[in-house]
Amino acid sequence: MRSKMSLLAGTATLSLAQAASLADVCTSTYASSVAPSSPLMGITVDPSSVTANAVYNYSSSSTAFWAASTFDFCNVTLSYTHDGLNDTVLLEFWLPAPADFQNRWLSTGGFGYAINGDGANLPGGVMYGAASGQTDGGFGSFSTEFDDVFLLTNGTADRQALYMFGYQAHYELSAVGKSFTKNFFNLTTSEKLYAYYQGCSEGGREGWSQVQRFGEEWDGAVIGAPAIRYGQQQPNHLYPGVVEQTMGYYPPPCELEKINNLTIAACDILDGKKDGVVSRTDLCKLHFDFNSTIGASYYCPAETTTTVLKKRLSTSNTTPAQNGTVTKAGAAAAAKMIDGLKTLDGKRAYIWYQPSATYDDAETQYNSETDSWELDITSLGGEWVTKWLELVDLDNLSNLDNVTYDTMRDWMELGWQRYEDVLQTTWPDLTPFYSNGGKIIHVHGESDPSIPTGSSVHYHESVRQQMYPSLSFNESSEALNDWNRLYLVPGAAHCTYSSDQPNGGWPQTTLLTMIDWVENGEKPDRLNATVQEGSNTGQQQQLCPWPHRPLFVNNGTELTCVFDEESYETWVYDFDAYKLPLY
Ligand SMILES: *[C@@H]1O[C@H](CO)[C@@H](O)[C@H](O)[C@H]1NC(C)=O
Ligand SMILES: *[C@@H]1O[C@H](CO)[C@@H](O)[C@H](O)[C@H]1NC(C)=O
Ligand SMILES: *[C@@H]1O[C@H](CO)[C@@H](O)[C@H](O)[C@H]1NC(C)=O
Ligand SMILES: *[C@@H]1O[C@H](CO)[C@@H](O)[C@H](O)[C@H]1NC(C)=O
Ligand SMILES: *[C@@H]1O[C@H](CO)[C@@H](O)[C@H](O)[C@H]1NC(C)=O
Ligand SMILES: *[C@@H]1O[C@H](CO)[C@@H](O)[C@H](O)[C@H]1NC(C)=O
Ligand SMILES: *[C@@H]1O[C@H](CO)[C@@H](O)[C@H](O)[C@H]1NC(C)=O
Ligand SMILES: *[C@@H]1O[C@H](CO)[C@@H](O)[C@H](O)[C@H]1NC(C)=O
Ligand SMILES: *[C@@H]1O[C@H](CO)[C@@H](O)[C@H](O)[C@H]1NC(C)=O
Ligand SMILES: *[C@@H]1O[C@H](CO)[C@@H](O)[C@H](O)[C@H]1NC(C)=O
Ligand SMILES: *[C@@H]1O[C@H](CO)[C@@H](O)[C@H](O)[C@H]1NC(C)=O
Ligand SMILES: *[C@@H]1O[C@H](CO)[C@@H](O)[C@H](O)[C@H]1NC(C)=O
Ligand SMILES: [Ca+2]
Repeated sequence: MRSKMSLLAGTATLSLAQAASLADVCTSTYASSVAPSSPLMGITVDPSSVTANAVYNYSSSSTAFWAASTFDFCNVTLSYTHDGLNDTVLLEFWLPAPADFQNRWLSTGGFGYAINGDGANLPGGVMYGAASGQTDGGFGSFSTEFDDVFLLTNGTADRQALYMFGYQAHYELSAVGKSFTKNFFNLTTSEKLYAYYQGCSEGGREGWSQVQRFGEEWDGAVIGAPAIRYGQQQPNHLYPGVVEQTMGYYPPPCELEKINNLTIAACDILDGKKDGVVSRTDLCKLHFDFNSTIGASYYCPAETTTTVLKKRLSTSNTTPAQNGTVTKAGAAAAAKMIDGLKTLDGKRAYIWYQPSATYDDAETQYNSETDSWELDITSLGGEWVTKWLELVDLDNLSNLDNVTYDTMRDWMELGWQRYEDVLQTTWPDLTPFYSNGGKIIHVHGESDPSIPTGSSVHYHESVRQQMYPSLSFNESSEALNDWNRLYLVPGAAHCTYSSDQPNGGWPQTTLLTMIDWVENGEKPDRLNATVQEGSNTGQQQQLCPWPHRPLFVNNGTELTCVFDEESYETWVYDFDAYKLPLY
């Protein structure tokens, strides 16, 4: 029998019967005996595939998303097949020791083009008494990424892999995982197994893919900086390269770094508190003039940097010492990038990162033969064009010849249309999820340099408008915040805190906050973010729920959450480069 303890309420209900130990139940025989044979129509679990091993005193170090923790668990893997396809999909579950189990399930997602974190995301649930799971999507192994299997050959896509990545694999993971967990811990049919999701970036997109389609599946989703609006999001990485090529100016990386340092320095105080954190990038957008950086001198020493683009793909760059002054062209390029993609006739096709976000996608490369800086195509964007738009099995574009702002817009519309029902992931009507009582905490770094912060705001606002068309702005915002809350994280980068604004932090106990909301009805107001580096490490910062924005008063000592129309308008976009609405 199982014992239940509520960490949150501090009350304990211990069952009278002797609880099974981890060693008792963590065997392949027992795990195989509780594996469901067909929890969904069309899939069959292979009982002979089940493996189980107990892991004791596992230490998970601290990450942006959770504090360090040590726990025991049962590591189970199993595979299933799609009837009629004879394929193999691998799942991995980490189940808490019976005494620590708290009737919770957690699905975890991936990053980049990976559908899982290769084990790295599983601790996030076990530490809170949740059985946690990941899927390999049927791609061959937990470390095989979607981009390695998407093309069967030039011109031929693997549509099964595409739909598995898009949403189906996660649906199946939760169906098999929840059924397995109930059987493993002997839950009766009337006992509730709370179902949670946690993921960031691609993992955030995977979370929305479930919330949008399978409303009954989840009680709560913690979603970070989701890679939604895929058709626009992926080619958007190429936008700075097109700006540089169009302007005929390839800024040395140090120049853009200096421009950004000056942006942060100038905009820091606009939020009312001088702490090195730009908590109001919207005010920065309204008031910062990039031309004010012209003439500032910069210096960066020679160095060799390795940029990890995704698992197993990194680039190494050796750059000479850079010593110069910010040019008119450099300031103009930065301003153009921040403005976001517009067609040649001035219509908005997409958006860019907020001022204060680093210019990673704009990075040029040094050519020692010509002693000059050149275009460096980011393969996240390049590979999207080669594999998903051109269906050619190449990891990168070789050049941006003849690529204009209009080409970028056309690429975005092509990807949107072709993958609308599988990767776009912006379905704005969440009625089934809401009706089932589901809760969402959505977070996004305000200085994210990889997925525009405005992307999350735009989707959130689309949901508000679609679900509450007859309510006023205030009424609909309040109604939405009752179950779906968006928090922008000041100073934070992509799914983590940023060393450029170390006093910012990242919310580190969000899943716990979600559990408290779902299981105890404790609706969060401000969300805690934890400073995780620098001299204020450990400090708690409070985040304001959208559409309220932080504003410090009393000389920076007191945080208020305010609504400011002019700031709000900077987050509202009319994507008039397309005839259809872009949610
Ligand atoms: C786990 O750690 C605890 C406390 O340090 C110790 O008592 C226990 O023996 C350890 N268990 C195993 C299996 O190593
Ligand atoms: C979990 O089990 C799989 C399959 O046996 C194994 O590859 C993996 O290393 C195990 N993980 C841990 C943490 O024991
Ligand atoms: C299914 O795949 C397995 C291994 O890949 C193979 O041995 C078996 O013959 C296949 N079965 C059918 C019905 O195709
Ligand atoms: C696919 O197309 C690319 C680009 O044309 C080419 O380099 C590659 O060899 C082709 N692959 C196959 C298997 O034909
Ligand atoms: C579930 O019940 C079976 C049969 O009574 C028992 O062997 C097993 O230990 C129980 N599982 C747990 C996790 O308590
Ligand atoms: C930008 O600021 C950081 C400190 O936040 C510093 O390490 C870096 O050298 C500065 N870069 C330039 C180009 O001044
Ligand atoms: C910045 O300077 C450029 C000329 O270098 C000018 O075209 C542009 O309008 C200026 N921007 C602002 C905001 O004043
Ligand atoms: C950068 O260049 C300026 C002007 O040429 C020079 O005075 C300065 O010493 C240089 N700085 C470094 C760190 O090389
Ligand atoms: C992509 O290809 C371009 C052109 O060959 C090259 O400049 C760039 O470094 C490549 N990027 C990556 C990440 O491989
Ligand atoms: C770019 O356009 C020119 C003029 O239309 C054409 O000659 C050239 O082949 C094009 N280059 C590429 C790479 O498409
Ligand atoms: C948030 O931080 C405050 C202050 O550090 C603390 O009192 C509170 O318990 C935290 N809330 C949650 C939900 O962790
Ligand atoms: C405002 O805060 C700054 C920084 O903490 C401090 O130096 C200054 O004295 C304060 N001003 C007043 C009027 O309290
Ligand atoms: Ca500040």
